[in-house]
Amino acid sequence: KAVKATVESAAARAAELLAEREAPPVPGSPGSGTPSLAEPTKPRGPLPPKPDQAGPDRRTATGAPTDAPAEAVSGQGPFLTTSQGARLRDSDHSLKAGERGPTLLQDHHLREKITHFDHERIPERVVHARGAGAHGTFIGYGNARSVTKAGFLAKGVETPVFVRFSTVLGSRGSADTVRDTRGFATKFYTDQGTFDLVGNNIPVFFIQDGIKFPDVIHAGKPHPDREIPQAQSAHDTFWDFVSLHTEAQHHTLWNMSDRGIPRSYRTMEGFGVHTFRCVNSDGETSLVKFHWKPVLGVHSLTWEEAQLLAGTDPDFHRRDLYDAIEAGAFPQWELGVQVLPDTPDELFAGIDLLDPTKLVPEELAPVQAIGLLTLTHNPTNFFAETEQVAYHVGNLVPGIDVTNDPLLQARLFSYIDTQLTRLGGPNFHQIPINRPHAPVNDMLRDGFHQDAVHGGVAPYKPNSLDGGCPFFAGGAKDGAFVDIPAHVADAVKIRANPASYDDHYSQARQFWLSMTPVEKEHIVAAYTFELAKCFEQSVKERQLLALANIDSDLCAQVAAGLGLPAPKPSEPLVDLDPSPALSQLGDVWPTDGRMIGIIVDPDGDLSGLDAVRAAVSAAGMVPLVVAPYGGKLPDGTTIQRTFAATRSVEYDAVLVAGSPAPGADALVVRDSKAGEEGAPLLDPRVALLLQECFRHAKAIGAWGAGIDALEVAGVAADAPGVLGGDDPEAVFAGVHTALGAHRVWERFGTVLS
Ligand code: HDD
Repeated sequence: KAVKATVESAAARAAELLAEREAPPVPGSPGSGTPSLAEPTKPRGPLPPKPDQAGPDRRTATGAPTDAPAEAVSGQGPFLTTSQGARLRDSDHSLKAGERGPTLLQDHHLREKITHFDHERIPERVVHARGAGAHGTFIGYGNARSVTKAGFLAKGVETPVFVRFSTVLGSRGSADTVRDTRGFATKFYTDQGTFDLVGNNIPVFFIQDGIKFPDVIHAGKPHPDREIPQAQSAHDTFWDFVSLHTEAQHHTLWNMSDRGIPRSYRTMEGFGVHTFRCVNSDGETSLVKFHWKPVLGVHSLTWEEAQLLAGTDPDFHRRDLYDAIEAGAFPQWELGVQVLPDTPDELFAGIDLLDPTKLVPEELAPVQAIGLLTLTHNPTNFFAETEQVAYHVGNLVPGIDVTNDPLLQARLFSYIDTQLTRLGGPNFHQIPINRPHAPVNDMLRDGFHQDAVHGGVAPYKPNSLDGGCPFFAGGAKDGAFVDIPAHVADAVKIRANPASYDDHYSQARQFWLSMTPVEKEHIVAAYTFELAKCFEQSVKERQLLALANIDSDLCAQVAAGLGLPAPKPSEPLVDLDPSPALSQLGDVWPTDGRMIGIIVDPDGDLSGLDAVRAAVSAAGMVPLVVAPYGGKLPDGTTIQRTFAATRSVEYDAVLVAGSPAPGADALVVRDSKAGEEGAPLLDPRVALLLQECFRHAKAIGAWGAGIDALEVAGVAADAPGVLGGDDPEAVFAGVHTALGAHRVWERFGTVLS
């Protein structure tokens, strides 16, 4: 029901957006169809504000609401002004002493414009600098009541959210598709205050104690001398650290698996990583691990695709998220919980729940869905929203509390501290994207960038001068956040971990043993690639020893790739039961929002093209017509991609439409040297595209003489996932079915289970 309601409200919103777009365009403005060299002079209406951000604070300096129209306040009014609101008649020429004279210091507008520009950049995040965000809604299913009293999880409650996805290591302008962990941070603007779930797409972390965070990040970031490589773990300092600090091995194994190169943010799982302590309204507590399960399934790129994309479209994930939302293919995740008993030892099935390098296999504690997240709106302004959003693991609501996980404890300090520098002072919670939706009556005052005009004279407690206001909530009955009383042992002050934290390999081995053969192949290839990029022999040898402690097969294969001997394990191997839930393969998933390239020869037979495009759209996917030149096909169909400006990595599957007409030189060219009988040659860009799609195990379809194009490209028409036939719609139906499994690994004789 909740899904239906979301989809209906999403559809209504899409219709609204469409209606807005249909307003007649201003001549000369983009899309008006009347090109003009002159700047348009008639303003267009402003875009509607995002649901959780009704534009900038509209109060005047005295706190009174302003009479100015919304568009004037939000910078979309008709006249260009100074920052003080004075209308400008020129912003193209500085004020000079004569046409050829020097610029005058008195040109306040020049100085205001340049000064502001000079300070436009703020420091990027020290980690997770590269990211993309979106607005959406979370709807609770209401079944979490026995676990937590958190109001936003109650049945049918709709909570606005802002989600930011990110890579960890790269700087703000780095490529999206690098091999790395991905951040998955969600801000729930609940009625009881803001709740931030600041997670990753990998359920375990590199380190067990937050005090090691600067170490692992310094090791992963570029080398301090030459500042290379950017956004990569394939270098000496990273492998130096993780091979010495072996608690990182479990996380690095996930990084080397296909999880390190997601196909899309939409096809990533998310994890809260730590164990949280939840309390219900009867005061009963449980230990809880949070999961995000993507409705589209978990899918990855191939490593070759990821590398090609880093060059051809470094914004691939950002673009994919934006385009999917624009197209109405709203990304969705179910929030799930693993609920574990709150026992004094904080262990479950022998797993230490305070150790963030360990997970709880789903086979031992199922993930129970408790709500649905749908992303429905792109940011209006990247800087204002995605760049300035500030998450904090300490932003909690009644019903959810932290545990003593030493990684989480350090995070509780770090997040507010980092914003002081990044966002320039202590008032970043007043930036629109960070403003809670619950009423705020704090006694925090002044400071850089104070945006509020606080009334009253007594920002202290107790007070009588402001009538004692604001009052304390009388405990849980008034919805107060009450720290869950948790037992703290009668302990000795100590810098040490519990003995259970010494097990660095058993779950890494379990992950490896849970992989299908094709996933194992990818892991071996990833380690071989990364270690081959290391220079120091000792680093490679030490990492091979760590691999030997995970699995001797894994170690032997990587060692063979590096041309080094495989060492013997230095610790006994522990065999835990494999957890099939850790594998990404084996299921069939919805294909909404996937990209289908349709290669056409404009001079060829275009029959069937319309029907296939309609079928692709009807299946919720995006048909992209690819041709040798831009513009329109002879039958009026719009061409979206040209051979010169596309690459196979844009598409989840490709179709080769119709036949090249005899003598046409678009898709097929004749080899002049071969004479009249010469074999047909395909445009090399099309040949490459088809070969790459084949190599990347993508579904390929062709009809009519399109099948000949496959043959010329060397793509075996009878290989699994290569579908040929006379009926274009039947060909597409076959491709669609194959795409449900994401890739056709059987093509290479790979065993899937
Ligand atoms: Fe962190 C950002 C996730 C451990 C210190 N972290 C940051 C972001 C995510 C995570 C998703 C980006 C938020 C955004 O999009 O703005 N971090 C994690 C996870 C961790 C983790 C899942 C382990 C389970 N982090 C961690 C530790 C520390 C930090 C142990 C420090 C002791 N993280 C930070 C930070 C950042 C940050 C330096 C940089 C920018 C920011 O906070 O806002 O404070």
